[in-house]
Amino acid sequence: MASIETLVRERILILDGAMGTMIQQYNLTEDDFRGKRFAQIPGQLKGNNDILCLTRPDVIRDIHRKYLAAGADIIETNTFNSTSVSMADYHVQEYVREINFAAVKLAREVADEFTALTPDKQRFVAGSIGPTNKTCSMSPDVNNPAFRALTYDELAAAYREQMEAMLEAGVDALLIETIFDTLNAKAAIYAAEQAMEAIGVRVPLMLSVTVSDIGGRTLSGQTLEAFLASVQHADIFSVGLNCSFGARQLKPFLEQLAARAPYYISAYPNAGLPNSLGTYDQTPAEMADEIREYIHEGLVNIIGGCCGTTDEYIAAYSSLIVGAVPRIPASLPDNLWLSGLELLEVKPENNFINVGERCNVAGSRKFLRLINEKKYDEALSIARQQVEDGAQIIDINMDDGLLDAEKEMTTFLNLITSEPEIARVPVMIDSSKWDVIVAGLKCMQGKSIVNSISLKEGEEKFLEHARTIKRYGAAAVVMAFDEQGQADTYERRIEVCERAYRLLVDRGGFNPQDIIFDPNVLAVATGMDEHNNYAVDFIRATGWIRKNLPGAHVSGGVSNLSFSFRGNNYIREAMHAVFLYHAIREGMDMGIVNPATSVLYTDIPADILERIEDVVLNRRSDAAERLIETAERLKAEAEAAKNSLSNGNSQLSSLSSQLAWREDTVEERLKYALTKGIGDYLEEDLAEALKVYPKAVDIIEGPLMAGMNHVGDLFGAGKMFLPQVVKTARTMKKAVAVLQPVIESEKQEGAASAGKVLLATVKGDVHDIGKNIVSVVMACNGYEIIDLGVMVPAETIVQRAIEEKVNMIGLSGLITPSLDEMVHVAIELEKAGLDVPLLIGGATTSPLHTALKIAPVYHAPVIHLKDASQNATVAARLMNPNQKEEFVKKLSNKYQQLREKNQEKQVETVSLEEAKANRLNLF
Ligand code: THG
Repeated sequence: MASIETLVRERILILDGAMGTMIQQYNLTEDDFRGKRFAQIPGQLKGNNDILCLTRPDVIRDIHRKYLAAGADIIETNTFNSTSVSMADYHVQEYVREINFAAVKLAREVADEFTALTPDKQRFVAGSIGPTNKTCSMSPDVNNPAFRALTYDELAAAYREQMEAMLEAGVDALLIETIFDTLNAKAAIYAAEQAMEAIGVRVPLMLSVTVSDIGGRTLSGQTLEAFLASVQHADIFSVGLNCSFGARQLKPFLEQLAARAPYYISAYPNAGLPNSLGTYDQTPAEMADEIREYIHEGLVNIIGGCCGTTDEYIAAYSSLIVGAVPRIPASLPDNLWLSGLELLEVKPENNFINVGERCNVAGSRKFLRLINEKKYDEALSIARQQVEDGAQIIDINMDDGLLDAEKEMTTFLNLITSEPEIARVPVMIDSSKWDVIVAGLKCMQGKSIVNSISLKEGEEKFLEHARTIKRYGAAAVVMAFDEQGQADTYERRIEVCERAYRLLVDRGGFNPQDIIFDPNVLAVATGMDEHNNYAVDFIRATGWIRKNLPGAHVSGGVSNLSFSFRGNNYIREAMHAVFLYHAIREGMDMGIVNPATSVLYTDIPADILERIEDVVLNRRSDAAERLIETAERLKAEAEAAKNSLSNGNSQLSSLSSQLAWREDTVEERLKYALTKGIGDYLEEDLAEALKVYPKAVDIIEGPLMAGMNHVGDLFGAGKMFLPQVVKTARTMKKAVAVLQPVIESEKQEGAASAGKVLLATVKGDVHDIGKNIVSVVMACNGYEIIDLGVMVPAETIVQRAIEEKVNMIGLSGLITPSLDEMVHVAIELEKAGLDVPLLIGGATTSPLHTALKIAPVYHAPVIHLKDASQNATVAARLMNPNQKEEFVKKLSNKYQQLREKNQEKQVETVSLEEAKANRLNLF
């Protein structure tokens, strides 16, 4: 019997198409989904496709058969949402094991049936594992960016339950698909390893990413290259792209991925781009034409279809693969790969990677104070400043006796993740406490560095830690420590490093590139003779390691070197420059440093350089004394200079260093602050704006909304990605909070509320940034807001609307299924006899969908809003008896026209920009 692994080398394999699109064709009812078995489960089950494995196995079997008949080599189980995390929405989480087991059995049976018919063409079953409906890397709460709705451990446990059932039931591969957050995917990979170990079978691991913007990033903001670094630790069979776009638009991203991925490549795009109704209408022949290009250009090994595809699409593939040459995977990288939102490749020609040392409670009094006082915004500024100063990685250390280091590490890393400008770079998780390191690893979607492990507790502990690090997908700093203590001579340093290397590579399964040795940078010129050769021995050991331990890197905590010169920053920095000059020549390719340092080796005056080199290179026995002498002289000179300066006017220099954007008009400054998500100057800028604008609300609707619209435009054009947008939303919120007291005071005493508005993100959807902005804007305009939050069932909306006697209802949603849910809500409103206007907003919603599907099922006005800036005006019209009638009449005319136009055209296709703006416009 052939395996997928042997077959993939011989020819291109065909994966099946979408399950959802096929299920839709059966027009199943709520009763079909429930069957007798789940009659008592509360809420709606329709839409829970996976439950059909238990209640309508005939339908699922039928679909599998259709795909196999169409020529699929691999069929996917109907289990995309079958984890306890996703199934909890439907109150059926306790059936997860059973659903997965049944799903695999169903697919297995039908696949084997087809294999029996044509034994030369074996059919395979891949277990479909979706991303779940929650993300580990992002906060669903705009006000609390450190919050997570789901932890790594919870998710990994849920995945493990799913995968163990699949493996027991006999899947041929595990397919982790529609990856939108790499931390979710890493939890899935972690679970897959555990599940395979527990069940005792190994199957190929397939990964498939979905890109969420036209810049080609995941929803959580990673580039595809960064993603590859994040999953590099796993034993991966194939990687690819699915969903996202149609085949044509997906191609450049597929090329990016294929260029670097040392795995087989899969692609299963949507049937073109969604139209305004959220459906797909490319024909099978059109899609096949585009897939043909993939094949001809040697981009792929596995092809299939996602949203909108059916067996007809898959049937068109068979002829494409005849005689086609399968792709040969890219070769394994021979450099260290790290990642934050972007890839950092440590290449020999990069010379030296600097790691920012300043976010360390033990290494910075200021950082310690900020963490102690929970001033996280300012603490984050330290991280941001380091990245601006050129740090390519940032070291984070929370080890302080009076801090809960595990908690602080988690909080701070979660906060960093929400700051795209910081999260761009990889993180070095620095702690001497193992639990803190593990807690840190569970926060990072990128490939981080653990700082550090060592042999101090013996070989077994060392290997155990190394294996754990590998499971979480990180590189490691290995300190030159062993059971006898810190290695402080040349001989001891190389002895310990060599032993650690052999253990890691031979027994730990570690990639040599992921090993970063730290041969201990220790303080010199301390007055103790036995310290004099520390730097020399470090530098020599560096040379030896780079020559004798292939692949491994060398790093060190450079500032340790100069502890004896605390208080004299110039000498300290000059010492670091000298040390690095010599160590880098021997192959030190990373270092923990203060990235703001300004002293260059070549700028150090000759006399000082000589004295520093005497110390660093241990060239004479009185080197330390002579350098201390120099240091004191320099210090005295500096004091004198400072005194004379402060007598004169020394403010000039600080003025000239002000940021250029601060010179602009107040409108431009506010716009800039919003676009970049900078909250630091809001108070002063808003105070200034309040002098110019008659009312605080005018500032929100004027410059602030202009800023938000600008963000929306940039996002639509692929020039911003989601985490950046989330951050700007947070800044908007902050600005509004600053203005809030003014708005309150401007309100006329005892003025009645402008109206009561009920807001909700519909069931099945967790996105609320847009809704929250609407809430703020409406509140600013005097409306009383009843915000029901996210995932709100129709019944709750109806009930609260009646109880609260609201004047209007606003529904929000970001994902395609929310369109149907909104129709459902409208039907329920109608049934309940309500008469309040319904406002529709959020991504995927469109005027066309509103006109065609929602407005007709509810007799009261249904209004689609393009963005939050429209809400207040529309609401004012609806509340004004003199304007309402005419407004509603115009609107229904417009919708009527849209409907008529649509009848002729059936479905209108939209440009890529429009489709993306529709799908992901968050406002
Ligand atoms: N190896 C590895 N990791 C490390 C070290 C190492 N992590 C911590 C440390 N050593 C590297 N980081 C620092 C950070 C700051 C300082 C030194 C090393 C430092 N701080 C000033 C001081 O103590 O004088 C404090 C200044 C202030 O309070 O602002 O020098 O060797 N793997």
